[in-house]
Amino acid sequence: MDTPIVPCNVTGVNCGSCKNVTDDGGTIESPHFPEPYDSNLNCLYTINAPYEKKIKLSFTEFKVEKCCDFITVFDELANLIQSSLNGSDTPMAVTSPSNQMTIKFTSNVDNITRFDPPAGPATRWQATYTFM
Ligand SMILES: [Ca+2]
Repeated sequence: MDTPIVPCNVTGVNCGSCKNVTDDGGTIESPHFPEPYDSNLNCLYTINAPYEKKIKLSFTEFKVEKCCDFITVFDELANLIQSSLNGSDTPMAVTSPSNQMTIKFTSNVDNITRFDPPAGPATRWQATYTFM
């Protein structure tokens, strides 16, 4: 049994993906990766793992505008697992308590790369997910 807990057809988002994954895992990333992501994004990535698995999300690239853009991770009941990730320090891996994880990514109206040095890498992120 691997029925999705939350339907994939969520309204009010303009990017992201909803995956029912049965293999060993995969990758999610910011739109246009490796190019910089756009402004005014409201992305939702839902990962439905096989039943009785847990999901481990590990960021492999992390350059998210410090002031204004955010990655937040939820479990299948929309409980917060990890709030408001941003900046240039790669966060620790995040593990879901169940077989579903939802990652919300929002970017604000502008997209200035606010890193040190100022002419740092493009704003973008990528993460791999595996099942435990
Ligand atoms: Ca921004």
